[in-house]
Amino acid sequence: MSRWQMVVTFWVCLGGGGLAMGALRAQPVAEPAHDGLEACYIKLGNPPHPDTDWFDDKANYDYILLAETAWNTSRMADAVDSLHARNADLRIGSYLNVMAVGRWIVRQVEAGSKPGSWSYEFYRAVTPYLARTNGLDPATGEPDTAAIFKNDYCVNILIPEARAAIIELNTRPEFLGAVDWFFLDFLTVPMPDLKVHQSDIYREMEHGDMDLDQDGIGHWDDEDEQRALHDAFVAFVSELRAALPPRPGGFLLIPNGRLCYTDDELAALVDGVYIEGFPMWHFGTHDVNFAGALDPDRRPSLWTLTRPRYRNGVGAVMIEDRFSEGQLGHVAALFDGCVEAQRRRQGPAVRDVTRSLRWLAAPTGPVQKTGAVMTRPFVQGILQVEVVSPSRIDVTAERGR
Ligand SMILES: [Ca+2]
Repeated sequence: MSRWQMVVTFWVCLGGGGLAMGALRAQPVAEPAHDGLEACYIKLGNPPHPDTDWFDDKANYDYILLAETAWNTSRMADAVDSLHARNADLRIGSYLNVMAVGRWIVRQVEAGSKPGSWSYEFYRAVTPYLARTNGLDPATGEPDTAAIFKNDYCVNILIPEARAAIIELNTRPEFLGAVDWFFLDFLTVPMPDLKVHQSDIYREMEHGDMDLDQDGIGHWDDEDEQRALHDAFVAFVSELRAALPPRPGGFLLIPNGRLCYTDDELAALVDGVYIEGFPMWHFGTHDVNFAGALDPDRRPSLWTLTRPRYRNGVGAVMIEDRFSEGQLGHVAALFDGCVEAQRRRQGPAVRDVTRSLRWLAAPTGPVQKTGAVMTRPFVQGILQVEVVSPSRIDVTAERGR
């Protein structure tokens, strides 16, 4: 409980007479409505079974992301309305797969997903533009389809008509509904070579290497193709932006993927970044690496990602809390615009951890780093994050200056 909460509670316990209530209104609020300490809830996979408890709980986040297949049912469109009715400031996002068609969508269509449903329409829109490899499918003698991530098919967004089909579908009013941001998954150049990094599944699934420009040179040996993919991502984001409807505060585009962490041309077109599995993969090693992610001298790090580089300056830099027990709320509070994101179901609700820091009120200065210790002053106290080892941090928030 914060000091102001205690004051309010004490006065209310006094009996709430006219004098006390008048004085109460003159006091600072216990928890500022918006002080930069924000949390995001990620709900992918199957749509939830929304009930009153689900709405009440999730409406307390600042951002929420729903699976695109939520639009297959009118019930989820109702859920968006229910969430907004509880929290008009809640920013509800929809997942947008920029260059793959997931196997769950293929399965849904094969199982009889109805014409007019989002899954059916997406499948129909992108199947003419599936990416090919530089190998042949022994069954057809044609270039094989390129696979990515467990039987997802890759969509060749080097083809302008492919980008246009994805954008047209996702911005149809009946599917876009009342959402006000897109999670763009995922923008990375070169694409990860899953045949190298992961299991034999991928070697068995496709013949040859992905070959987006069909020049016979595989994606990972083809610098021209990689440059073309970068340019296609930039074009996709620009073309999507032009097709979006107006929203109060602007329609947000928040991409996932490594390209967004280092490419300032792309960053200037979007409204932040999502960092999946923070702090793995992108900060000097493939392992959990707080030391790299919090090193001001390396790029990317939270220092470079949270500087003004987005369409409107500082963007929403969402760090997915997968490896700590809610400690990322403290890390996020060090940097303007940084948002703790919760994807896993277990563990503490990051929203509760984030909100437990709101007694700090507004920051009064930027983060400072001395050795392995970072501190940031706030009106009511000081926040500290210490990198104890590359994989471990200690966090504290103390009252007073
Ligand atoms: Ca090629």
